[in-house]
Amino acid sequence: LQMEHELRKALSSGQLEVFYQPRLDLHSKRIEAVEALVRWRHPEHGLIAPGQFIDLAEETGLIIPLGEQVLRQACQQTHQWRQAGEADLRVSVNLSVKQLRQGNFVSLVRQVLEETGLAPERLELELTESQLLDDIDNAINICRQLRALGVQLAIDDFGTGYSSLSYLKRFPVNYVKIDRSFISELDLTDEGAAIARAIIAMVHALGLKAVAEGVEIQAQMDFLAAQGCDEVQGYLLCKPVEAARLLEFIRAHG
Ligand code: G
Ligand code: G
Ligand code: MN
Ligand code: NA
Repeated sequence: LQMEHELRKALSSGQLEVFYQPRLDLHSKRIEAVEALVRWRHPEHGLIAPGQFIDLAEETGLIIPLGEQVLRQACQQTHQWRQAGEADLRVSVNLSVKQLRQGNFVSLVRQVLEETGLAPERLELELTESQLLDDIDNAINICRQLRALGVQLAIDDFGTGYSSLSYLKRFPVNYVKIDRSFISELDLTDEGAAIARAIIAMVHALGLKAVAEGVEIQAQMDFLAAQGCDEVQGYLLCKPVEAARLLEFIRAHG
């Protein structure tokens, strides 16, 4: 209860901050996208990771105003980088299925894009497999409307749910983000490599792009590049950092 009260206060007093983690395009060798990841800058406890408050936000429904703040901040920042000629990026924002179930989510996205000036194709929305499967027809319907706006969609944590070809085909998504548990197994076992290779092939067979998460060592990146994986994200490149640090990283790495 105390924590819920604190989180409400955080929402109303601007304590939530968006960090960014770069995504390297393995074809162009450039940072073409960043993932927006929320942090709570608490006045006494310092920086708090989302693992500590996202579940509470989900349970209390606070994920709806929280998600809206993150979406607005991420779109605003990304557009501002482009306007200033500092970086030309796509930004991916994590969604909760509760946000999708809000009656007016598609209009909210349209409104945020208009307000911030960000081009729709510069916004990507990430949903996890399990959340999409929860209410499949509604999810497909809303995903279609978001795609019609020009927004890109990604399935996050792929491989941790049913991971079936048939449902992947039904969702109008652009990107599949391979869960980091598969990437960490890559160099350990032949089986790990076979699974990663199979997921990339499946994603490509459907005409979608594969993104590997949690890339921590060069050998993983080399393997993924050899398999034609489209993008990588992980500590090897950069951890999630605040906006100013992200810009420094982009300046140094292109
Ligand atoms: O940044 P970090 O690795 O600590 O994130 C932990 C988890 O919190 C991840 O699963 C991530 O998807 C989730 N998360 C981070 N930011 C957001 C957000 O803005 N909205 C939602 N719904 N989840 C988020
Ligand atoms: O569930 P989602 O994919 O949105 O989670 C992203 C989370 O993964 C972020 O909290 C981020 O801090 C974390 N993360 C990003 N890169 C790495 C990595 O290379 N290794 C590990 N273990 N976690 C990572
Ligand atoms: Mn994510
Ligand atoms: Na993920």
